[in-house]
Amino acid sequence: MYFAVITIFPEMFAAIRDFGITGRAVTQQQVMIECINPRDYTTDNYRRIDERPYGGGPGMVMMAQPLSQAIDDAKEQARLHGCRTDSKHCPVVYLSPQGRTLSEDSVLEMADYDGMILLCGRYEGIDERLLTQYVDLEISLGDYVLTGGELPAMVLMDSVIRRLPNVMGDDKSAVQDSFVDGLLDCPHYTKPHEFAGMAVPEVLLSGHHANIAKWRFCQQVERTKARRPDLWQAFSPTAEQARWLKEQSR
Ligand code: 21W
Repeated sequence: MYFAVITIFPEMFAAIRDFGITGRAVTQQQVMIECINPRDYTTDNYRRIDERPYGGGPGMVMMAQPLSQAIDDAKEQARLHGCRTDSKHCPVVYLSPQGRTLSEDSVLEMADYDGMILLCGRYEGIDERLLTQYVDLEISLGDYVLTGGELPAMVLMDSVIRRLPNVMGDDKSAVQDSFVDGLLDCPHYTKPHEFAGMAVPEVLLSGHHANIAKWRFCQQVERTKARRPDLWQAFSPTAEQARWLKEQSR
């Protein structure tokens, strides 16, 4: 999958390109991440990308012209990397507080794209005419205030990359994770047997795989009821889970 990121802070993207599972996906060429700096498309001597807002008020607004040329170049790069560049296969996504909140369902849909062009805003935002002309999707991370779209772009890429085929290797947790089956995760334990006076739950040492699976599911249920009643309300169990729930309520 191809990602072009339009950003005035390309160095930030080392965080996703050079480390961990996402870094490995880049090395193995399952993912390509290219940063395009709108400052490289300015025409004035000061390389200005922002100006004061028409109508007055605080803060600065990113100008349309450098961004439009950066996006045109990103589309050309996407095409050279084999992407179909229409909005269905390689959308231009603006990370913005006005967008629809990112969800695991939308992440899974995005993992089917050929590529994505991610537009990161700074300052108060971007000239509306650029957004009208170029942006296909607008996505937020939630209702809290950040200083720009770069961290949200990396969050989006991280969540999409881990849903690509073969990226998680032998790790089955990509499919059977919290939210994916609609419940929070169960607690985990590893060596040693005792830490800070606390032992590992007996059942996990029993080697009885059916009991362990049931115990873990019940832990998931208790935690979800307590911490995320909204998820519990929406949860629909499999046949086996329904049986476990019945056994538990007796
Ligand atoms: C935050 C720019 C707030 C402008 C209301 C009226 C991208 C983000 C961002 C940013 C303002 C995301 C105002 C969650 C985020 C992002 C920078 C507007 C003044 N408010 N998801 N006027 N939160 N944020 N501030 O901040 O670019 S996705």
